[in-house]
Amino acid sequence: ATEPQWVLMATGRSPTNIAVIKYWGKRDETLILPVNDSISVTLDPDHLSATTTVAASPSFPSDRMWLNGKEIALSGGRFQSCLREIRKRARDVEDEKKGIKIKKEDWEKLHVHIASYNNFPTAAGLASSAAGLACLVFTLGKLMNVNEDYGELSSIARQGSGSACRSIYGGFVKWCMGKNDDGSDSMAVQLADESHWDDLVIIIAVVSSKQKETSSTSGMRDTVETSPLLQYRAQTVVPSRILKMEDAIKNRDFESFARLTCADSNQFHAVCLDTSPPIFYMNDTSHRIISLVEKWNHSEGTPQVAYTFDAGPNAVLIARNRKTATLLLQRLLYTFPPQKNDLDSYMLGDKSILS
Ligand code: 2P0
Repeated sequence: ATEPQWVLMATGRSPTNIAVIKYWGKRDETLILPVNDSISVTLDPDHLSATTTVAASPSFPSDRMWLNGKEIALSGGRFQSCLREIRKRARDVEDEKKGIKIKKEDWEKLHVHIASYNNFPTAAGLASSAAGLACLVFTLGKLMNVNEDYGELSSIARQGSGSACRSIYGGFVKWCMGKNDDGSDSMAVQLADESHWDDLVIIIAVVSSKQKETSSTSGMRDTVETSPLLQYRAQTVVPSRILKMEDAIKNRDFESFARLTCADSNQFHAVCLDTSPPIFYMNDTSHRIISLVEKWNHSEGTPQVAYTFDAGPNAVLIARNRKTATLLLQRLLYTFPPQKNDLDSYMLGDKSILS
């Protein structure tokens, strides 16, 4: 007689995060250990997030994964690392209603199916891997009843994608690079929760939703191998910026926050340009957005808006409050009038501004 089959499922959602002090460059490619600390803001999960459902069943012959409805190979190593680390920590699970009893050693033999959706463009430089891998680790942990704290989970998510370790927490988050060779102290800590500085409004101007040409992983590898500027950035510039940024966040000092954020975005892109062959993530529209913000901030005498760009041309704009955000939207729409059928190219961090 065949055994009765069952499926156990868990679903989770994780937002993406935007770095204000950037991670760029690894000292260990396999463990994903960075060359410097970084600091980010985690977005509100209603807007840019990944939703993942994981299922385990004795009827699954292998581990499989679908991203936005399309099956992807799990053999890449990174998903496997996360899966392996969570499996190691799996505990007994009992679901009386369904009559399911799983012993912790059973998890070694049970295969999983993973389905993940992003509610925003994948791999367009909007940190889709951060949301996706954080969500995967979190949801697998839920399914397998793991009991680790968030620091430990962030360290596992880091092995899926560096920036993912920061999406385990909401609010303002620091990824401490750590000193150990085994990565045991390279994990995220929360600097302040989401309510700490809720005047800030984040607006994401999607300049292009096309997939980027140079992946972050290969781009930062080339930078580590060829950019003399990266050493200076990682050893001399970032450590003092991290301290200043922590203070700015603690004191809700928008002026310092904005100056540091813009300067660090610009240095990250300078390091990309210093790579051989050079990497161009921003385009003319990105440069025009920078000029618009710089001129405005200069004319006000004190910064109103901070900009930051990741591995793509899209602008992340952080306004000091809702009033400034409304003015910013007006200026953006005036300078870049939406084309017909193009209104969705303005994805807002705070939708209510439009209504
Ligand atoms: C960041 N970025 O701090 C920086 C700024 C892009 C620019 O983290 O190889 O996708 O998976 O560790 O995390 C993008 O890098 O790269 C990134 P991997 P990841 O957000």
